[in-house]
Amino acid sequence: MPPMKNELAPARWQLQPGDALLIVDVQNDFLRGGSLAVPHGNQVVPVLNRYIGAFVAQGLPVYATRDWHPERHCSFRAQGGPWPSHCVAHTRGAEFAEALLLPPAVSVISKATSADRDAYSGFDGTDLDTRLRAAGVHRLFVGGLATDYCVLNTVRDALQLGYDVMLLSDAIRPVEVQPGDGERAEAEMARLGARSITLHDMAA
Ligand code: VGL
Ligand code: ZN
Repeated sequence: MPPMKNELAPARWQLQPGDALLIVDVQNDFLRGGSLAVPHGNQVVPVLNRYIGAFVAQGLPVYATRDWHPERHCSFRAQGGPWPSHCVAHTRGAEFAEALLLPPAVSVISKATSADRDAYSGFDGTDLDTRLRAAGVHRLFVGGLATDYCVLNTVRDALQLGYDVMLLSDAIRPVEVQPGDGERAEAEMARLGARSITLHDMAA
């Protein structure tokens, strides 16, 4: 008997050469007690640690973006921007979460480093695309914070640049300035071609 085609059955996936993990902005200021804490943001950390373990076990590369703002960044309220001051370069708030088990070989990408310009995407103004191409990456597994800002914009650029994108739906959380922003962002990423997966659906 052929297997039943069930639209509700979770899509199985497995890692292969050319895959990379891209962890977006898991920094203290976006976590509990931080200046721009994402609701339930801490919950992504243990899940991302398990993804990291799977990638490292397969010898696949891990990339981590960080918001890395100058002290008077244009996105801060004191400068007329929409956000409280956050992720100022070299401060504790800009450090990656201590509980996030980044491997020693992690490739770190700093973004939004110019005072007069914001950048939500990890590709915006960085050499991320160059680094990924040099490493032969063509499929990106993307998780982190926040779903409706930096994850959304990073995924949009990745798809635009021709990468296959696997959205780690169990390892993202939204800011939700407006209720529903998180769901809308996920729907938009799916519409653009990102595939949503969870750790649970990883083929053994
Ligand atoms: C982010 C708001 C401001 C993010 C960064 O990482 O999603 N959100 N700066
Ligand atoms: Zn920022």
